Amino acid sequence: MMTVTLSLFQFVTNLVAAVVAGPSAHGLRTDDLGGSWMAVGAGSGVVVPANVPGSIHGALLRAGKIQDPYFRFNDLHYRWIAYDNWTFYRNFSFSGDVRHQQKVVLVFDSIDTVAKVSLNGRTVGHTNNMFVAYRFDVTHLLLLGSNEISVAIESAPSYAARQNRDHTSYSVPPACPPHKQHGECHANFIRKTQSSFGWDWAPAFATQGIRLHVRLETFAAAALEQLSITTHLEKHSEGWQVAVVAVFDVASPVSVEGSLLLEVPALDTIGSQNFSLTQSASRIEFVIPITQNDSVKLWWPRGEGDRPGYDATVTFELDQGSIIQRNAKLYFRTVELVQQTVQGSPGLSFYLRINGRPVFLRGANWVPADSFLERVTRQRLENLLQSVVDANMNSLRVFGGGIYEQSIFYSLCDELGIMVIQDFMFACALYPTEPAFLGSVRDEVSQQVLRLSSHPSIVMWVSNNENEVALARNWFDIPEHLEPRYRSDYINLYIETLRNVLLQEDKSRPFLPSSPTNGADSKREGWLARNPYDTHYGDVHYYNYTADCWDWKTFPCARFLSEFGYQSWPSFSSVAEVSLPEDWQLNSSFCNIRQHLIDGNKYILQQIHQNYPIPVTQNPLRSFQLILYLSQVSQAQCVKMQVEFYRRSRNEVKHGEGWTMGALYWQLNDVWQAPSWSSLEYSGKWKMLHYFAKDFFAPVVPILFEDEEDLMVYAVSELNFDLKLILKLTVYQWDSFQPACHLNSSEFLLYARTSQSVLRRPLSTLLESCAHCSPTRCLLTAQLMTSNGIHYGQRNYHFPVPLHRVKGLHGLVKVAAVNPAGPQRFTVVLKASAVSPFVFLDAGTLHGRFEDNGFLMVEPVKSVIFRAWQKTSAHELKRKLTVTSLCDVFQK
Ligand code: BMA
Repeated sequence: MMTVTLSLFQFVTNLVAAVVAGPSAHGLRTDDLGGSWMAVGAGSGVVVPANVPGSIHGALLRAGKIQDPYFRFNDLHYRWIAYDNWTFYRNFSFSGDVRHQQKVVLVFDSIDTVAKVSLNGRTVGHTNNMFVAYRFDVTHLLLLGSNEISVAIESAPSYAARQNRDHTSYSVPPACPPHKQHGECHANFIRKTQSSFGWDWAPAFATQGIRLHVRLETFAAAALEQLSITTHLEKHSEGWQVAVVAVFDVASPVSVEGSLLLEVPALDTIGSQNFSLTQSASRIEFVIPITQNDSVKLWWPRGEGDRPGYDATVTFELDQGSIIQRNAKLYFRTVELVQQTVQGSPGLSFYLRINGRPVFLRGANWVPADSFLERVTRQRLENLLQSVVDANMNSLRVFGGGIYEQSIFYSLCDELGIMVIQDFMFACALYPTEPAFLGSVRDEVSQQVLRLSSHPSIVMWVSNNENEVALARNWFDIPEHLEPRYRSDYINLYIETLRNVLLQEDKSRPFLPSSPTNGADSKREGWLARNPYDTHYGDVHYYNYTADCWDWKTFPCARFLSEFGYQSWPSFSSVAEVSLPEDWQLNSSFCNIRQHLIDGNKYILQQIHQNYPIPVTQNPLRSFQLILYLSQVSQAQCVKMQVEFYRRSRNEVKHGEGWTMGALYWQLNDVWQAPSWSSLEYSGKWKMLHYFAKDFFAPVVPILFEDEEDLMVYAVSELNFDLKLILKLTVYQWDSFQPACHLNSSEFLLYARTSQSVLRRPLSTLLESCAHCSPTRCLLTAQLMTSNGIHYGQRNYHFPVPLHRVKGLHGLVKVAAVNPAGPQRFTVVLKASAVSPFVFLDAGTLHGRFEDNGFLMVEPVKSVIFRAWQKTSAHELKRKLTVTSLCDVFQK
């Protein structure tokens, strides 16, 4: 039987002869091609149904061809998947009324990564950048009726290796990650999530797949490709404006006339403009003034004010009769990066001013929430981002070794008031600068910036993670005579390419050439500072796993800390989920292989040894569980010490350093169940650090520390109003709930947005005068409150000596009762026999969150609310609940 197939183009021309074309009411017809596809491995011959959007690993898992990829050593066992070349394919039927259309475009929002795309056996195009959306004209290839589409993806590590091999003129290091990361090589040669080749917190799952939506767009005149709507405060007139940038795909061979209408009803604003599009001039840019400027209410970060959004509609009416309409939310805010001289200090300040107000950034660094990105649902993002604000953070940095997140991530940040420092996706490496690579980066930057620029939450763009410092400190052992080449490549990529495109697309936000960087001073040095870690300029990253983190003098006092941190292990239930009993020892091969930081487990133990007792039990399982617990205690306390140091340095200059205006620890979240710097586990469960963060990032905090022989207490406020407070200092002996003494300060004024010293006393005299206390027998707590007893911030504490040296520490904590307290809420009643530090509740596999955790118990009874994220009962919670405090470490 002979089959007759007509291409759409033929079909349209044939019909045009017979039918008089009328204006189409709809500008665009969209056919979603997502859903059920198939995938076949060229080498393995494995054929599986595959979801689009989705990854090949996801498809294999669903088909039962592989086990949980995170289980035990599966990240190593499943390397064959990334080395095979997988073709995704499906048939689809194309029909419908296409009489008046001229063009059909096949659109991929993201393919992971290097692929050849074919339709009905004919190649329609190639892709090699996962951060770029691709559009292929398929007008002449699409059939009415059945069509076959295929996306033949090449192994990412194989492609990267080939690109590296072909780059013969000089090497572009690093070749491979450190062996301990069990990673793949040459991630810098492929525009793909850099951490998918392995990182010190990530497994190497170099996925393949159709990452985001795929669809056909059929249209007559023009389709809207990209739209960005941003608001700006016009400096001279002090009036707000809305800038609209629209990029079209123009089908019509002759120019398309049209008009744009922008409506912001709540601000009485209606603006219209005429435009003309051609295939070569398909981008339009308009600025429309806001009519009711006085009514504009500003977007503020968390803790600074509200975040009203204004509904806006943009309508493009094309003369051919098609109408394209988009709804948007408009927010109004300004952001400036202030780099000015600081009195009493060399260098420049470095802080963000939002709506004219300096804001201290309290936050953490964000990494991809999963190796398999299709698993990152809106619900998971909501949970993680809610945890951010519930821990009193106001900011995140999206790390350059991950991805430009999905739009919903930024919409949630807009709503929650989370300021986002957004890296471009380059990290810890040098990169090639061949014209094709740079061309792809240009597309990437332009598309991502247009996609994201309407989000007020994004407050700063950063070119890359640590690549300025990689050159300055010669991480990759580049011989001196070759340095100029790499330096000029750096300028070429980040400044002449990336920055230039960025400035075309978005001038409204500060740009940092790297992180860490000296900012303005790096620019003065030709964009590459000799010492990007200079504490007098820009931002700093700082890691030190061997120094005693209880000694604040070891921390660099920089203007802004965008990374610092310590590792811990996830909770036992998370480890157990991906391991077997034989793995439950810190020196098991599982624990060694999961740990991607060289000497990571050794550093964790060293940190524990410096300040805590170590488990004495002979029971190996108990000992392992206590080590996991101690790793979290140690991490939480280390980060607390460091953040407190930065918060109290916010407006102080000492020895020319200080004026710190940001502390974002490394790292917020986890990509899998493994030891890492995170405060949230892969499941979203809070580690002890996250509970600590809620306290140490609280808007108002008392901070205790020792300087020379003195006990110092600072009060720090990020509130926008002054407070009249008193400081209540209490001294306890470890073996008693009865305070050894109280000391109430007189009332003082804590000014808005300041850090102030409120007490300085020689510690030994203070303790001695307090029931003859000594540093080994006593601890101190501090609480800020108004004279009528309203508390500001949590009770904070200070331990004068490391906890393995204290005497009288024997308080044991038990769960006395678990009672229902409303839907999915339970009250856990705890009883302690004496003062107990680091009391930690763990509901095991029962997901949820405690209202308070990791606390110091200075009372015999305490009730804590648990909110379950799933349906459960008091009985089940009681069964799964464990409570651990430091004294458990002494138990045989
Ligand atoms: C920083 C980050 C990451 C890394 C982390 C911990 O330098 O930029 O590359 O995971 O340190 O080592």
